[in-house]
Amino acid sequence: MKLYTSHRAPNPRRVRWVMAEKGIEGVQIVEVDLLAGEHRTADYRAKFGVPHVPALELDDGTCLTESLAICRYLEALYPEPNLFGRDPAEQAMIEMWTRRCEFYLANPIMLSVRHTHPALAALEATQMPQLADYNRLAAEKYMRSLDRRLADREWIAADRFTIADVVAAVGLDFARLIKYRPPEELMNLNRWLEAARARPAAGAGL
Ligand SMILES: N[C@@H](CCC(=O)N[C@@H](CS)C(=O)NCC(=O)O)C(=O)O
Repeated sequence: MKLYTSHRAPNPRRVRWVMAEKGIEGVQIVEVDLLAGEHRTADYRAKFGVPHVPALELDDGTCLTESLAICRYLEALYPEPNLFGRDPAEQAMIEMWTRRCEFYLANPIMLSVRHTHPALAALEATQMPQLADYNRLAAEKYMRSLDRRLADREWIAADRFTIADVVAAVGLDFARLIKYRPPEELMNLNRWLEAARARPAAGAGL
């Protein structure tokens, strides 16, 4: 298998983190330079259909994109440690929290960074400071909700670390590029974030 990825980009980092949690080795890493536009070439688009990383090319030539689809594929191949749920109810619960973390936290915070950091102007037709502010505020609203969720629990979706924690932590970590920190008063969220960052697998893809 070949994983097309980009150093420090958040969506590929989800895959790298999952691979590290599961101890997956032997995947060839292909580094794609986003700022140089390597993902926008005709060849890249023809191969993967979208100008995005991550992308996973299987040994039979099948190409997968979408970080969470790739993570699910890896979970099916390498079931332990389990990150997506062991039974229908747990799978649904983890999916629910993963979607919430992606839609209401990771996506808005990533947009906020992309519309703020000067180096990322290369990826946007126009950087819009108002869009950055709007999305940061939207993400902070959800951070307050997550802070309440984490008041009496260690991890977001289950009694163990799951893919929901990966999605939320990677989203928040990306904002370090613009020196953003979650509000200090969100003590449960900040405690959880430190615990996620302290996992040995957290450094993969950084
Ligand atoms: N929903 C996709 C998003 C993929 C995505 O937007 N990746 C970013 C890097 S984190 C990218 O390739 N950006 C290139 C660009 O915006 O030109 C996923 O989860 O894989």
